[in-house]
Amino acid sequence: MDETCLFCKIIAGEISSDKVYEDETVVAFRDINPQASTHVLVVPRKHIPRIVDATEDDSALLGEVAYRAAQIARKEGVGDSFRMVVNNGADAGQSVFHVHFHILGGRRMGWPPG
Ligand code: DGP
Repeated sequence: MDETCLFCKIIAGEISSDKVYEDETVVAFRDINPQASTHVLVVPRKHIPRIVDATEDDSALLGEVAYRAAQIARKEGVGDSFRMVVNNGADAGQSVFHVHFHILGGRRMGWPPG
């Protein structure tokens, strides 16, 4: 755990959140500022600041987070149409530096993303 990391504090329960899933590796909770009717953040418990910081040893973990994110989308009722987004770096829109997969669903998505 990184003591300065917001998502580490959410994972540890030190900051409250609307959790929709958790297991020994992955935690998922609703985004505080939803950009669609379904907007869930799926995170590994392990603190990895950006996806580019992951090592080869993390590859299975990231696969598990992505798999779990898709299952959560299905459980949320948006399994047939959702977007999975990972922002990497401030210029790409990353504001919390603990890897997270956004699951957005329940509305039509534009392309390319802004
Ligand atoms: P990103 O910009 O890709 O780093 O996404 C970070 C997301 O985290 C953003 O959509 C808003 C969300 N967020 C920020 N602070 C909190 C919080 O305290 N609780 C919850 N549930 N979500 C948060």
